[in-house]
Formats: sequence, C-alpha cells, structure tokens
Amino acid sequence: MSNYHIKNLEEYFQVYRKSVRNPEVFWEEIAEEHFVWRKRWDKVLQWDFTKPEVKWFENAQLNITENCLDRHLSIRGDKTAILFEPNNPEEEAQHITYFQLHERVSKMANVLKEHGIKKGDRICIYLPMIPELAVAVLACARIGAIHSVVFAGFSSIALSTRINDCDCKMVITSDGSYRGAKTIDLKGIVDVALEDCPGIETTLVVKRTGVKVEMKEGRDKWLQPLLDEAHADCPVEVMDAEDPLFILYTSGSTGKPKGMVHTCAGYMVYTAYTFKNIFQYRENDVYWCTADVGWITGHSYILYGPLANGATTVMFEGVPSYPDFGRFWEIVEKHKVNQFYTAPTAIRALAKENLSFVEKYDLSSLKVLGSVGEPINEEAWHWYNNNVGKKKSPIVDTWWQTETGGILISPIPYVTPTTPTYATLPFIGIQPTLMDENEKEIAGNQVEGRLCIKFPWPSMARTIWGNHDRYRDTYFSAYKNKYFTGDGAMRDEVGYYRITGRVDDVIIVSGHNLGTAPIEDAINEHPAIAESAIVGFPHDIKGNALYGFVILKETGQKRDRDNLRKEINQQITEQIGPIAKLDKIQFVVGLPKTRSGKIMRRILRKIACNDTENLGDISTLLNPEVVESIIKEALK
Ligand code: 7RM
Repeated sequence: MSNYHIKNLEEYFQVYRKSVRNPEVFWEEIAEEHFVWRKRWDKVLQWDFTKPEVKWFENAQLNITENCLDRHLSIRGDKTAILFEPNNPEEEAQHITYFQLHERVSKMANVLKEHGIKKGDRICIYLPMIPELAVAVLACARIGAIHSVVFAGFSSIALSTRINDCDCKMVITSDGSYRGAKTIDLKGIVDVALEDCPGIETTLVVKRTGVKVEMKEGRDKWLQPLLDEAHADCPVEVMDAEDPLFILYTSGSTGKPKGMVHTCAGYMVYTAYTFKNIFQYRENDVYWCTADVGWITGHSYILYGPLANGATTVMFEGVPSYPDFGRFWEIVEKHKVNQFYTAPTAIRALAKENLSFVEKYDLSSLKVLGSVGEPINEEAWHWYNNNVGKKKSPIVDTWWQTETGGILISPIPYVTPTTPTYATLPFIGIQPTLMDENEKEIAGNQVEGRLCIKFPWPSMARTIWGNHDRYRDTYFSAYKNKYFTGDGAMRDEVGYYRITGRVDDVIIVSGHNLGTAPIEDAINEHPAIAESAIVGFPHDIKGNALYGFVILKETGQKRDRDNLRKEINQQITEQIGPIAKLDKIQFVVGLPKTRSGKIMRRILRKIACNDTENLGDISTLLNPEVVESIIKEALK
C-alpha cells in the first residue's frame, strides 16, 4: 500500500516531493497497485499544454465499473455500497450491497444495449437523487456509453440545450421527484425539452412518485418492466484509458454551457486516491456527501471515488430543511456517518437557524468534515467546527472545479493543520502557482495572484465537447504552458493557499485589486449578519466602489440600519483596511444563487450598476424571485 494512505505531515511532504520530482513513477505506482487493468499502459504521461493535449496511461485498457463493482464482490460483496436515504424520513432507507448494485447495474446496462446503445453513444441522465441515478451512470460506464448527467433542477431549456450540444440518443428520467414538501413533474419538463431534441430515440422512465405522466408511443418506456426481463450478467466493455467516460456541463458567466469531457483511467485513479486520503476513509466507515450527482462533486465523491475504494456512500434524496432544519444531523445520527461533505451555502443556511436543530442529535460518529463549492467564510467555518464537529473533527476545505475532476488543494485531515478559510496545501501531484498581471509567476510566500496549475494531473478534463478551441482559449491561453483556473488566491507565509474568489469578480478600487471572499468574510463576522455578497460599481474618483448586498439574521432584523452600516464598515476597516469600505449597503432577503448554491455576483453587479434591462443567461438561477425583490429595493 505504498504511498496510498498518507499518515503524517512528514510523509505528506515526502510523497509530495516524489510526486512532483517524478510524476510518472509516482502515478505509475499508484495505478499499478490499486486498480484492475485489462491491459497495461505504454506510457504514463504525455502532455503539451499548448495544443492542449494530455494523455495519462496511454494504451492501457480497463473498465471503471470493474474497479467500482466487480473487484469488490469477493471481499465485500455483502457490504453496503449505496445507502439511500429518501426525501421523506418516514420512508425506509435502502442498503444496497455491492452484490445488489452489481446486478442492478448489469441489468440496466443490458437494457441500454437492447435499445441500441453502443460504446461512444451519449446518454442524458435527468434523474433525482435516487438509486437509479447511480445505477444509470454506472450502466453507461459499463458499456462505454458516455453519460451526461443534467441536474434535475434545471429547466426544459437548459436540458434541451445540453441534450443537443452532445447529440444524446437517449434520456433516462423519472415520472416525478420529491424535494422537501414539493413534488416536481420531471417527465413534464423532459417532454417540453424533447420537443426541441430530434436526436432522442428513447426515453426510459423510472417510476418514483407515481404521478400520471404522458408516455409518447414508441419513444417513452417504463424502466422497471424492462429491468425485470433483463439478464443479470453484463460483461464490461473494455475501454481505452483515454476514451471519454462522461460529459458534464458547467456554465460560466458568458457563452453557452461547456461540456467538460473526462476520460476513463486518469479520472478513476485520481478520484479514488484523493477520496481515500482527503476523507481518510477506513473500511467500515459510512461516508456522506450532500451534493447532487448532477454536479462534479457528486460524480467524483458520491459515486466513482467512494465506490472505487469499496466504500459505503450515502445518497440523500431530500433537502436540508425538510421536514425541518435538523434533517442533515438526524441522518448523521441515524446512519452513524463518519465523513460528512457539504457546501458553505448549506452551512450558512443552517447556521441562521436555531442551534437546537443541531444539538438534538448525537454527532459523535463524525471524524472528518468537508467543505466545497465556494470560499467558506470564517464565521461559517467556526459554526461548522464548533457545533457539528464539536472541535474534534478536522474541516477539509477542498478547492477544485468541474474541470479538474478531483480535489486539487485541500488539507489531509489529521495530517495538515487547518486554518479557517484556507484550503491549505496542494494535494499530492498538484503544482499550483500564482501569476501576476504581467504573466509572471509570483515567487515566495505572503503573495496574491491568479491561480494556475503548472503540470497535468490525471483527472483533468481533456477537452470541451465539440469545441477544443474553446477549451484552449478558456484554460490555456491566458498564461503560457499553464492551466488557468479563473480563481484568485493568496499564499501565506507557510505556503497555505486561500482562494479569494473568481477573478472575474475581482474589483479594482483606486488601483487595488480586491477579491470578494476576504471582504465578505469580514462582513459576515458581524453577529447580526447571515450572508453577504459584494460587487463593484463605477466611481468617478476610485474607478470602482464597493456595493454590499447583506442578509440579516433573525436577530439583526430589529437593529437600526444606519448603525449596522457603520458597524459593517468598521469591521471591514479593522480586518482589511479602509480601502475595502463599502460605499453602498443594501439589506436584502436573499442572494441570487446558481442551482449548485454559488452566489451569482454577475447579476448583483448589474443591479449595482443600475443596468437591469439585460441580466444575461439566468436559466441556471435558483431563485429568480429574489432578483426581482433586490431590484425593487435598489430602486427605492
Ligand atoms: C467542485 C466545484 C468551481 C469553482 C472554483 C471556485 C469555487 C470550489 C472552493 C471554491 C473557494 C473552495 N466545481 N470553489 N471549491 N472556492 N474554496 N473550497 O465546486 O465547477 O462547480 O465550481 O467553485 O471558484 O473555480 S465547480
């Protein structure tokens, strides 16, 4: 098990050095010892960031589901692979063993084949967080079909755009879905989408809610009867290392969504290795990531990473607020969850509520807490640490992207000392660097710049589906021979990284570059404030000035607004300096968020600049009603 499981800081540095000095030797050892291959690679790595071209384990052959399922059967066949917790707490949880998952995936794979699906075909999966979602994803991988999971909270238009972009032949969906107290008519959304998708030949429909749906003759089929008839045995399709495994769309602030393409071998090796170390997973642990499989976090750290390690991974159908704000903690207690991985937006939402929702439950099983998706502000970090981890569970603030496939910067729990708001050190094999405005690398510590990665890692996306030029232009053209992340970061005196936010959101005030995260962090520390977002707006003298949108906690509602404004600016002055003081502060009921919970500062910027005619693409927006109320209030 050499190097596979890092145990202390000294070992981290030692392994890190090895991984950087001799990446090919390092990754070859990991790949050799921990996975099942049908054929060995000829070359570990071939790369050229100018094209860009990256190939890991070239000419090796494998199937990721053989690694996630088949190889576990003889040693842990009866172990729970997926622990499904339904939306309704009254409905029984399901423990799906590795044997059962293997059989369900095989049957599903055979159903796909019977419908003419072959290696390389694209299949769109539009399902709620139910076991069939995992089964569908793995069934595609088993036969070499390329899955494109679309988060089942997206609209018909978002869905049809994604289906057409990669010419999907089939959609796998359900009649409806449960989300908290709501029931959503998923099939209806699909029907509207498919009016614009001539390439779809078949729709397979899972029965979940039992609502009446329309079934289009010849196109739509109920899945269960097909599964009942299907053969329980399906040999894997032997894949080349660099064959596409999946496409996952990510929407930037401009242009149409980008279909990031991930390939088989490197993705498997990196997600498995990071999962094992960053969550310190041990054989009998129960691991829970609260993301949706519709995001990269769900792909890599609900499904592939955990299953490649033979882990028990929880899949939760519901939302943190149903039936009440204690639901997460109820589940942690009920299933004795050992590793819990969630997003700052969820933590901030729960921290707004009464502490009794957390205190009611026994959370002593927890050993590791994770955070991902946005910078975690200091107040949320402490709330998480004190009330969930009881100061005993290290928090891993994991920085990564859809494009990176796996976690790139993160502490290793019980190994790397943590500091609030810092993602800390690069993971093994990752070579980050900070760049200045003149495209020069910034040396030394206590510096700030644009975050780039200098060397390939196994799980990086290889292209954008159908648009390799856009892939090059977006990620490899800003800095020669480097992958540009789009994020800004600071590096402190010990070399720890702190992500300061997207560089598109950086605001230049009187010539100073200000990242959004540290300022929002200072604001959120005010006891009356729950959440905030800052953007820039034009200013005659300073070039730009800062506009803050601030959500008050219940307790803050009664406070005098002007006093609060003063206190906020005082706090910013103390923590950052007078340069970062806000010129305008608007108290709001909510902030515009993407469906994955990230604040959409782009929309707030338009509001701050009084330019609300054209808000751009808001199809991925979770809460359009909030935008309207902010605009109204801003005009007052
Ligand atoms: C995994 C995921 C990627 C963007 C990324 C950052 C932000 C993610 C952190 C973070 C600060 C973190 N993929 N981001 N994790 N910022 N600290 N720990 O979120 O493609 O949806 O988003 O998210 O800006 O570039 S993503």
